[in-house]
Amino acid sequence: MATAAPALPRKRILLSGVFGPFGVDDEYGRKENIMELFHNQVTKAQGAASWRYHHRSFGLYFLAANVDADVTVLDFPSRRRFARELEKGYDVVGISFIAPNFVKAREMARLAREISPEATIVLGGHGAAIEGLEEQIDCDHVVRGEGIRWLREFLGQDPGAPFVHPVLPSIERRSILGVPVPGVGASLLVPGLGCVNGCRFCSTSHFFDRKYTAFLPAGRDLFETACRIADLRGTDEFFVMDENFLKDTVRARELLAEMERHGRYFRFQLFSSAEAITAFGLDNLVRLGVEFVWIGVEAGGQQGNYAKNEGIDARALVRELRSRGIVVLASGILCQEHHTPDNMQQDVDFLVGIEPDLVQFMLLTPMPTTGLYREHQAKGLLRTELPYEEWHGQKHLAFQHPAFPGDSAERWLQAAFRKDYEVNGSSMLRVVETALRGYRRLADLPRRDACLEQRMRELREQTREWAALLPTIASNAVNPAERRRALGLDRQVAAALGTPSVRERARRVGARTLAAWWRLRLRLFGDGLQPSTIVTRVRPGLAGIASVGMSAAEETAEELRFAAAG
Ligand code: B12
Ligand code: SF4
Repeated sequence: MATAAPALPRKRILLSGVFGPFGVDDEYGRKENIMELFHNQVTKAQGAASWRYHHRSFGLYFLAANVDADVTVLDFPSRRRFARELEKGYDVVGISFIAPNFVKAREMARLAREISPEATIVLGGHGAAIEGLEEQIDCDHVVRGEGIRWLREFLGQDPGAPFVHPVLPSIERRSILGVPVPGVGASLLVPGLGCVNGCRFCSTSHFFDRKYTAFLPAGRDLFETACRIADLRGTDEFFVMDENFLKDTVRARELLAEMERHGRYFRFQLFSSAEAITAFGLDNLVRLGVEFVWIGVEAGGQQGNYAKNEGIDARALVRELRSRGIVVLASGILCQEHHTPDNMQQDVDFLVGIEPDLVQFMLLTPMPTTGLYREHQAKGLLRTELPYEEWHGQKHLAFQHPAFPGDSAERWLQAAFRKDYEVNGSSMLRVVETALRGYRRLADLPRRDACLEQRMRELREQTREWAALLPTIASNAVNPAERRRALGLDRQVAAALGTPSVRERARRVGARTLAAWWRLRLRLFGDGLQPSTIVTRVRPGLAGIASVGMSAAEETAEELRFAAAG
């Protein structure tokens, strides 16, 4: 009688993000590489009013949730903490990094070879796009593009096994003006990777071969995943990490239909291109529960712009979205090839003048693998002498541009962010304006179905909650114009929603006290914030089960686990 083959031991895998500290000038990094989306490249000039959040290295959790192995995810470790983890002995060490963290990834691979010589070292994430990486970092595999399929194949598992979406918060430690944002915060939803548009500068489109890899291909998949995550985390709000979510209009419509059929209404924060937004329809966005959208406006005119913006009046689009209560982040690209000190101000003024809630300015950067990189490489324009730590688009140009020598690109960036702040006020002020506009628009409708009733209630709540910051915004205003706008808006909110209750008034006092403390903290200790180390262990027997990482203080290295059926 044949005996069953002994089960192969489960692989022990360590998946790690790069080590901190982040956003400091040291031998491994630069002060511009802040581990915060908004403070890094959006609200950075807004002083105490800058939005402060951390985002995890999401890709690691997606890999962990989709393989049958004992996986430990280490997010935001220190170098020492990473080394200590390696001492536990792993079969595979996976390092996720982006190009500006090249030196950190190299040091981590070195440590892995030294401390755990038996381990297979795998490099992945956008940094893997760096040409000739295999010769520059001592590793066993470099994974370019989607990683789940690769890791499953590498482990001898079915690459086409059902996809498991991990249950994760989209952000950690949220505060604005030193005031913690209440509630559990939006959950993360990743419907898929990549974008088919292939704009020549775009890393994410090119890294995934200008194709879209859908994790959740149908509206129904999205709806069911959203229900599961919302039930577990206790919030109906989602940050949708998909480069161009509305590009698949059919799927977005299916999702809306599912929500309406079940009477279950989620709220979404999205990235989408202008053509995709327009094709989906602005009123549909309201029904879908879109509360925030990031749009690549890129430039004011035709020059330096892309097909996705053709025939679209960005100013009107932003106005219409905001009037529907949808917060808009518009991003623009500075120091493009056609820019000179004589014409670039027009693009800065355009971005500021369309009055979005938030503006990102980024320097044109030919990141490895993009069409732009290849073009500049062919023309011999790449600044190959510039270390990768500087390839982040917030200080130096990574290509030769005769019109912007020395530190002029950085000075332009700083002036652009400052101008947006001075002209448009703090983003938080604009966001309260947007919420009130959206609420009024819905409240003024002669008829509302169940979906729009729900959206109106949400906007009313949002306006009320965020308006508590208006007195603090007024006292922290960048100039008298912002102060007047904040006080005027507060009166408008009171007229629309009634005067604040005793509880709300108490919150307002609390907010002002916290903001005063925050300003003092910034003055005395600077504005650096480091994310806490997060350790997530996916244990034996939990294959196919989503893990929910919990924060662990670095020094106590406490490891909390919380698993949920996938
Ligand atoms: C969230 C995010 C952040 C977070 C950081 C989160 C973190 N803890 O690292 C914040 C907001 C702080 C941030 C900051 C910055 N970021 Co960022 N960020 C993103 C963003 C929007 C999403 C990444 C994500 O989670 N995607 C979803 C997951 C599921 O996909 P994924 O990460 O690609 O993972 C998949 C594969 O890549 C692969 N994979 C990933 N890791 C690994 C590891 C292994 C071992 C394997 C096998 C596979 C693998 O498998 C995964 C599943 O398929 C991307 C843009 C984008 N849409 O991807 C930019 C992006 C990654 N960021 C980028 C940059 C440049 C920066 C900044 C320098 C700021 C800036 N100027 O843009 C700073 C640097 C911060 C720092 N000190 O490191 C670039 C990277 C460019 C490049 N070619 O390297 C991107 C692509 C945006 C862009 N400009 O085009 N960022
Ligand atoms: S539309 Fe946006 S996500 Fe798509 S390729 Fe262009 S810049 Fe990238």
